[in-house]
Amino acid sequence: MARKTSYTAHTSWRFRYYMALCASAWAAFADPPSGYYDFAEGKIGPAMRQALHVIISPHRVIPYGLGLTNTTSALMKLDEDPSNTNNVILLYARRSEPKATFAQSNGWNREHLWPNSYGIDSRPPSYSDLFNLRPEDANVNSARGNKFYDESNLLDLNYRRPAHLEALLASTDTDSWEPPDEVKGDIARSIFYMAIRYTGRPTNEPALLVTDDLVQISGATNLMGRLTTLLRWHMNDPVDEGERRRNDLIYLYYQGNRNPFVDRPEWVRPAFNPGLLVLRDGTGLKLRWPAEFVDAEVENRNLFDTAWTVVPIVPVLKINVWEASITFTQQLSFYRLHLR
Ligand SMILES: [Ca+2]
Repeated sequence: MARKTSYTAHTSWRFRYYMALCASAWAAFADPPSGYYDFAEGKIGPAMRQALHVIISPHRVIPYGLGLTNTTSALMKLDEDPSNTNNVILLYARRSEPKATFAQSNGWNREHLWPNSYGIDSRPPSYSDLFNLRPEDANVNSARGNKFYDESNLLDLNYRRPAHLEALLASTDTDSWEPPDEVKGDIARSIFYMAIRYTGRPTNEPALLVTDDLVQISGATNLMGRLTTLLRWHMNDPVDEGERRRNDLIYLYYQGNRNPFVDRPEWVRPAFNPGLLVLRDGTGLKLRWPAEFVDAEVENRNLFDTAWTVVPIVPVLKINVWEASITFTQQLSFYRLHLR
């Protein structure tokens, strides 16, 4: 999945900045340096999350509001309207809005995707993390409040589409917020980034967790959802050039760290929903599942309506994963992990 590297990692900052100003297509100028993700390669589940955490931490913390370079000036660059550099694009409203209306009551302000009240609590570095911030219409931002992300429930008495008159492509219900389709994947990958970056290590940072246990999400916990929906949004709205550019800019000019799931979208599943990975291995298959699933059995069937049978394998524990190789004979074959 790695994109072509146009410039080497030791290219000077000044030169890269010059290129950024001059090049019309500057999307590929800041791929991750060679080896950036090596520590996470081949891992799954908690081991992969831990490895990615080490890779992207710590980062250069951008002040929330003070100084020349702060989160507002950063968003004016990161989310600038490509067709009008006086404007930013608002995330849910999908509107081009003058940068000059920042902090005005009918203008735009800074939206926290992972709500501030769910574990961030206005504390740096998570409060000012640029991967979690987007420009938003001030009124739409208030309407979203701290609702978690999910598909809206049409049967809910508080179901509304549009969610707000200034966010025509968003919908909402009593407890959740559904953004426009074109940003669903972007949001999912940002939430996954937050759960990787903030793990309670060091101890003055929050441990943020993505969950399907919706009733537990509140200002008293560090939880955010909905995991299953975010996994689906990630699949349905793949990484695009704008998102890669944003990732590159944060890495080069602001925080010095990257969102692994923009660079390696195929790692969302092994990191957050590993289950059983079935990989091609020459003429056979390699099966891999997280080490914490001790005593699990792999089962197989070759048609939809036949019974599942246990695959006779002896898996080998390889630090973080169980692994087994099998011969691949059937054209159509299903595998599942039976947890005991
Ligand atoms: Ca998108």
